[in-house]
Amino acid sequence: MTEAGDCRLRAASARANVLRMLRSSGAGHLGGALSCIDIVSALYFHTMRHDPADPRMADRDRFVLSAGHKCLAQYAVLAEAGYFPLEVLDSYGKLGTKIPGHPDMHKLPGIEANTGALGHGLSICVGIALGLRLSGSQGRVFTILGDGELPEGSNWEAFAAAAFHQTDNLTAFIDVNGLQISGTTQDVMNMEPIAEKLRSFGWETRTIDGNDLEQVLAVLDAVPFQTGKPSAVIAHTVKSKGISFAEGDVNYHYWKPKPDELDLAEAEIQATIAALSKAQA
Ligand SMILES: Cc1ncc(C[n+]2csc(CCOP(=O)(O)OP(=O)(O)O)c2C)c(N)n1
Ligand SMILES: [Mg+2]
Repeated sequence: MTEAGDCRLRAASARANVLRMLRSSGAGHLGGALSCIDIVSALYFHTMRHDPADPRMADRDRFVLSAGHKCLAQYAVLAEAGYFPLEVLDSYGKLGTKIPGHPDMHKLPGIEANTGALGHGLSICVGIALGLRLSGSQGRVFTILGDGELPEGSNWEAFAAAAFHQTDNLTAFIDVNGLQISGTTQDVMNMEPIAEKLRSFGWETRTIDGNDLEQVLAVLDAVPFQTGKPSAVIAHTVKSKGISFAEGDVNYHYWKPKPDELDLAEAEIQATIAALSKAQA
C-alpha cells in the first residue's frame, strides 16, 4: 500500500505521462484528466487489489472511468503501474493505438468497460457490483463521474438501482471541478446540491478535496461508509490541476498545445517531480 507522499509522487509522474501523450498526439482532453488523476493514482497505488501482470485476476477490484474522455489520466496511471511499457504512450492519437481517445477494453488490458458516451459507466458498475456479489467475490468496484456528466438521466436510474440493491461494494467519485465542455456546470446545467441528491437516492456520501492525497486516501480507507449502502465521494477538484496557467480555465478542457506551451507545462511538472522526490528522500 502506497501512502500519501508516494502517491503524490506517482501522480506527478502520471501528469508527466499525460503530457508525453499530448506531445505525441498534438491534442487531447487535458483538463478533466488532471482534475481526477490524484484520485486515479490513489486507487491504483493505495487502494485497489489488482495485478498489472494479470489484469484479469480473479477477485480483483474493478475501476471504470465513467467520464471516459478523462482517459489520459487512466492511461498515465496504468503505464506508471506497469500495465504496459511507457513507449506505448507515444502511440496516443495514432492509427492502431491501444490507447485511443476513449478507453477500449478490447484494445488495452486493464480497461474494464468501454466509456466515453457520458452517463453509462455507473450503470455498468452496478451490474459488475451485483455480479461480483452473486459470485461470492470480495472484489469492489470504483468509478469516477464528471460533474458535467451528472445531467445524463441514466445516471439517476443507476444511483437508484445501486441503493435499492444495497451495493456496498460500489464507490463512486464525483469529480466536481465546476466546469464541463463549454462553461461552468452552474451555467450549463446546475446539478447542485449533489451530496443532498445522492443521499436522498440512498447513498452515503463524504465530501473532500480531491486533489489532496491525504484526504483521498483517508476517504478510500473508510469505504464502505455504511454497510448496505453504496458510497459516493463528492471530490472538489481543480480542472487542469498541476499546470498553473491552465488551472480552472475551461479552454483547457480539450487542449491543442503550441510547442512552447507544452515545454512550459513539462517544465512545471518536472519541477514538481523534483521537489516531491527531494521531500521524499
Ligand atoms: C453522451 C455524451 N454527450 C456529450 C459528450 C461530449 N462531452 C465530452 S466531455 C463533456 C463534458 C463533461 O464534463 P465533465 O463530466 O464535468 O468532465 P470534466 O470537467 O472532468 O472534463 C461533454 C459534454 C459525450 N462525451 N457524451
Ligand atoms: Mg467537470
